[in-house]
Amino acid sequence: MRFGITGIVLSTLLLAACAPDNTASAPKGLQAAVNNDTGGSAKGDLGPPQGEPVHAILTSPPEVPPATGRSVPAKVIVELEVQEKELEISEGARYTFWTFGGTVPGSFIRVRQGDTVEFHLKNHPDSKMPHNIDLHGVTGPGGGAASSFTAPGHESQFTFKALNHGLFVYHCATAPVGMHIANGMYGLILVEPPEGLPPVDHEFYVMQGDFYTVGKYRQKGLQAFDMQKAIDENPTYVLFNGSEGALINEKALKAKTGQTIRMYVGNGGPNLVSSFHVIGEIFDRVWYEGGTHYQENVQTTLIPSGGAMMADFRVEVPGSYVLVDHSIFRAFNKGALAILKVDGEENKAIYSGKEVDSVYLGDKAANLASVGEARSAEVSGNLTLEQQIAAGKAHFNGTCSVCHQDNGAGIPGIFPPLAKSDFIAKDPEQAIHIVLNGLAGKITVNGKEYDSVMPPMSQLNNDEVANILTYVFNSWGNKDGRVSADQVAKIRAETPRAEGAAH
Ligand code: HEC
Ligand SMILES: [Cu+2]
Repeated sequence: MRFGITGIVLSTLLLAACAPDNTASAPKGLQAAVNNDTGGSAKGDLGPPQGEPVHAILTSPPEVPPATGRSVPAKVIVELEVQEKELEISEGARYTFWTFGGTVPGSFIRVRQGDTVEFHLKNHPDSKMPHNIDLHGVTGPGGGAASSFTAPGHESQFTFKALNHGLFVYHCATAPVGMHIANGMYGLILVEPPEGLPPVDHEFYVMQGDFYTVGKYRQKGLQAFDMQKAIDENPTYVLFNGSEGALINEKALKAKTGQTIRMYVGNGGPNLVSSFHVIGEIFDRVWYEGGTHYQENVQTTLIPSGGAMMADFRVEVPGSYVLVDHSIFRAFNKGALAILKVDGEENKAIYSGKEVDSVYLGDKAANLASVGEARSAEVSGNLTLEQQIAAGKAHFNGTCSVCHQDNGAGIPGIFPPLAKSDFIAKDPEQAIHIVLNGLAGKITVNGKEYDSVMPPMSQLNNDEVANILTYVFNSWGNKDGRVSADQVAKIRAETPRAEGAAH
C-alpha cells in the first residue's frame, strides 16, 4: 500500500504542529521526512547496480550477517537451498521440517536498499515436495512466488530490486500454503536503509512459529503434522527458532553487561500473532512491524503473523532474561520460551535481586538431555532405574519444586514434604492419582496436618509422571520403588476428568 505524497506531507505537518518543543528543527526534520519517508518505493531505486556482483552472506539463526557496509547499490547474488529435514522439535520428539537452508527459521538474508538481488532457489534432490519463495521485501506479484516454483532437484532464478528498506518475512507459498509455512518454511530478509542501521554490540535472529502435531505436547518420537489442528488454529507447540531447545541452556543467546543488543524478530505463523516480551528488560527502541519508525520504551510488542520487528536495548545487570510470547500459556505449556544469558558485574543500584528462578524457567532451567535418553531407552526396552531417576529429576525441578522445593522438604504448614513422606509410603500408587488429579482437603504427612490444594498436573505425559515419581520414590529417604508409563496410562484412563481439563 502506498500513500499519496500530499497525504503524507499533510499528516507530517499536522504531526509537526502538535509535536513537543524538542522537535524545534521541524522544517529540517520535515524536509528529511519528505525525502526519506514519503518517496516510497520510487525513492529506493538508487540507480543501476555498481561494481562487481556480491555474494550475500547467509547465516543460520540466531546469527545475523554483518552489515553490508556499502554506500552504493550493488548486484547481490543470493543462493538458498530448500531442504526437508527431520529435526528435534522438543527433547526426544522429532518432526519433519521443510526448511530454507536447513534451519527453522531459514537463513537470514541481508541486503541494502537499492540493491538488485539475483535470487537462486534450489530444491534439494531428496525433497518430496515442490517449493517456492514469497519475499515480502519484493515489489511484484507474488513477491517472487510465481517465478520460483521449484521441483525437487531443480533450481529457479529471478531478480528484483529492493525498493523499500525494512525487515521482511519470506516464506514458501506453494499449495497448501499453510502446511508449507507450518512445517517451518519462513525466514527474514533485512533491507538496510542506505545509511545503514546504528551499530550495536550484538545482533540476534529469532523467529516465532506455531506447530501442529498429531501427538501431544512433548510426546516423544517422530510426530506427524495435524492439518485439522492447524485449521482450528490450535497449535501443539509455539516455538522460537523451531525447537523447544533452540535457545536455552548452552544454546542461550549470550551478552555482557553494558552491551547493546539488537533483536531481529519475525513471526512466521502460520496462525498466531505474537506478543513478544523479554522478561526483565524494556526495549529502548522498537522498529514496530519492521518499518522505518521506532517507538521507545516498550514492554511488549505485537508481531503479526507474516510480520517482523527490530528491537534495541542495553543490558545493565547480569542474569537470565526470558524471551516469551506473553500470551503466556504458549510460553509455559507450548514452548515459546528462550533465554538471553547476560554475564558481568552486578549493579545493586539498578537491581538487588537474585537470578531468575524456576517460576519463569520451569524445567527449562534443567538440562533435559536425560529425558531424551530415558525415552530412547524405553523405546528399545532397556530403560534403567538410573535413567528414569535422572529424567524425573529434570522434570521435578521447575514442575513440582516450586511448591515441594528442590530437596522435597516442602514448606511448613503450606506444602507437605515429599522427603521421607509417610503419606507416600502408605500407598505409593496413590501418588499417581495425586499428580494426575490433584489433591484437596485435610491430610496428615509425618504427623503434621495440611489442608490445602494441589492442582492436577495432567498436562504431564505418562513418561514424565512415571519418571518424576520414580525420582521422588528414590530420593530424600523415601523407600524406593518404580512407576512405569503403563501404570500411569492405566490410572489416567480410569479416572474421569472434568470437561475442559487437560487429558
Ligand atoms: C502448586 C503447588 C504444588 C505443586 C506444583 C505440586 N504440589 Fe504436590 N502438593 C501440594 C499441596 C498443597 C499438597 C497437599 C494437598 C492437601 O492439603 O490436600 C500436595 C500433596 C502432594 C503429595 C501427597 C502428600 C505428601 O507430601 O506426600 C504428593 C505425593 C505430591 N503432592 C506430589 C507432587 C508431585 C510429584 C508434583 C509434581 C508433579 C507436585 N506434587 C506438584 C502442592 C503442590
Ligand atoms: Cu514449501
